[in-house]
Amino acid sequence: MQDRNTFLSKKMSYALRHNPDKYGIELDEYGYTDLARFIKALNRMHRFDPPVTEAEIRKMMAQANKKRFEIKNGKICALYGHSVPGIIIRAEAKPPKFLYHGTARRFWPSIKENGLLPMGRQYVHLSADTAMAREVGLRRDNRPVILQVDAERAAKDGIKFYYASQEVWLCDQMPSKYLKVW
Ligand code: HQG
Repeated sequence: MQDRNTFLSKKMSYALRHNPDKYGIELDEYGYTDLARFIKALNRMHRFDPPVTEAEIRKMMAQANKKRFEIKNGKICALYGHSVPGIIIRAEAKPPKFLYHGTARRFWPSIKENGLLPMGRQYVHLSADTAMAREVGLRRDNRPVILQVDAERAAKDGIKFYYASQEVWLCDQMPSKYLKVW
């Protein structure tokens, strides 16, 4: 059985990344929605007992292994992972020298051929370090491939990078000439 924190985090991710309509909430162009209304929607949809509160959400966020959400000025957003139509605007930033991407061995031939593509999401997701990339890859393969991205060279060549969180960077796509198996 999933614990309550995991359940809460997954439902919040689903609502804020993929299906705000189902929760009757609207995201602004940066992915933010009114926190009080969001909490009401979560409670209405999932009948949390006792009801979820802002304090519980903040506590879950503080205890999580990754920074997935942000609360600011009475609003909340998912920092990355979106698949809603349109593009959630993320701040462009200068990336570190290297970033990483963990994936399944079976995807490597296609990635080598076509580069990293956003697939079901709005952006390609890159990890700030190899430990995080490994964790991401382990979702799909017990011996994941870790790709090292030459972010510095890609940025010099005009590829845009967007900052999502300390652990996660985004880009529109990543040609394979900037990738190598780590
Ligand atoms: C692969 C989770 C074939 C790509 C994670 C990945 C992350 C290709 C999959 C965040 C390809 C897409 C995102 C190509 C990319 N051919 N396969 N050309 N280009 N792929 O889930 O990066 O825990 O959309 O390698 O930890 O795995 O939910 O992206 O395997 O940070 O907060 O297509 O989601 O965060 O899968 O994961 P995803 P991702 P949370």
